[in-house]
Amino acid sequence: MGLKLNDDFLWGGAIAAHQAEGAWNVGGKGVSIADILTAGAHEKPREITDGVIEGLNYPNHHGIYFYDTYKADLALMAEMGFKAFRTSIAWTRIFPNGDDAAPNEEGLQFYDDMFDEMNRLGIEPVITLNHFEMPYHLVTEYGGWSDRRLIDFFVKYAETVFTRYKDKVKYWMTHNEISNQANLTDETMGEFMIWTNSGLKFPEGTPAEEKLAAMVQAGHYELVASAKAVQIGHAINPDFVIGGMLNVAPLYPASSKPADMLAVQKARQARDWFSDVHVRGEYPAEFEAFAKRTGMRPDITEEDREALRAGTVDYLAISYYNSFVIKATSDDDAEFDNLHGYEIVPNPEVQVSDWGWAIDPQGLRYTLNELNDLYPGLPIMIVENGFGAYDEVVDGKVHDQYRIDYLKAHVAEVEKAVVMDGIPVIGYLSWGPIDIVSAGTGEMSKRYGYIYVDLDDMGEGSGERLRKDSFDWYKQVIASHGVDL
Ligand code: BGP
Repeated sequence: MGLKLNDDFLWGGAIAAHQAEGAWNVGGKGVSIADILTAGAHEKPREITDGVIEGLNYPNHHGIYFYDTYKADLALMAEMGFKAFRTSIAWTRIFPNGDDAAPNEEGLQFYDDMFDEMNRLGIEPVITLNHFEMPYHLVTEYGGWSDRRLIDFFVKYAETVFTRYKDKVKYWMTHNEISNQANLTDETMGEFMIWTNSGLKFPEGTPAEEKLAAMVQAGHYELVASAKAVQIGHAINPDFVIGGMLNVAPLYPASSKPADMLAVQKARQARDWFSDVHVRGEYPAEFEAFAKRTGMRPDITEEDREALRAGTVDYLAISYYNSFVIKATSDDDAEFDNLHGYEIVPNPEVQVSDWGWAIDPQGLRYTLNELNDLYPGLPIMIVENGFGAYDEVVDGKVHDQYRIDYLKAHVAEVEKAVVMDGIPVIGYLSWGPIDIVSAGTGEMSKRYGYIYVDLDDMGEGSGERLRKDSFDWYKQVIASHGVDL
């Protein structure tokens, strides 16, 4: 039995353009950094190719054909009773190269039609401006977010879509999971994270310090761009609710050894300056000391700092999947910084998914309390939470009790955070309410949906949609405002 949430709580789901739409080169769309990511797998990182290479498998080129099927798919979301639906605008449908003088009208019209359909269904659009899909041309021509000019390109894009959809979209967020790239210590995902966040790619053997310096400077430009977009958005429509978006994951010490606890704090500080700047408009003191000590982030102006202060976000959009355990690897705590002194180790106290992600529902309640302690009263919207799993169709059915169990446990913790802890959570959008292409691996077989899509990792299949057992479960959760878990 769950706890009842307010009637205006935004129950729904979330996807991203590059993982669902397909039509990667249709309607005037340009090549994005997601369009050159090959198919990977749990143990096989996706490859970032130099442009699109004939004959390779690029799952984002077809996604689940959402570009053509969105009306039927949104009808399924409405059938579940969704109050909100998150997706991203593919930046390259609007500015194919990113530095184009004028926007692509066909791309603007596509999202006009999609948002009209959502509003017709009574579903609140929650829109991400940049979900791992910046124009590839901005990488080849300018070096991605290592170039300050990206700020103006992003702000022009934001202003264009804010203006176009000012009466159709209220909830926005700027960069998806902007702090992922701070996870440089995890080599396999390190390249993927800094590529998808900043369009940065490094030659084999580049020293970690060099990557970190590049990430810190690019992250600064991304934060300035976000802040300027927030200001412009509020000028275009004062009712806009514009968020910063971060993945949040609790970090636990490997033992009660003081060094492990200090390592947790350093690992957290290595990541959380992004949310501090988004919310407070200033870098935390520890980061300023780090930047001064290391000389990283050399290009910051007073105008930047003013923009950061003026462009703080209206809410925090968060993704939550799992938690991590941090173990100190050195007794010399002077070594502890963004890259050194600790490692991620398995957590013997929790189960993991087939992709090795820790299953930790209580970590979500813990995280929501932590965020409210850090940023008192700031609204929080959970815009991603879900269970990637292998599903099997048996007699036309998918009995995904394992997904129901994961989601039920996490929703129960959200309800406790709201009802018992007083945390201002305004919505829960589960990730991938319809099966889509995985971001990290490019697989269709890592399925999150309440709706099964008959496509495999090679993009083969009928594309037919099928309601899983979890479809009716979530429909009842929403209908009962969270009571019938
Ligand atoms: C987050 C991304 C989403 C989504 C999710 C699940 O990092 O914001 O795009 O993909 O992770 O991850 P995956 O698709 O790799 O299972």
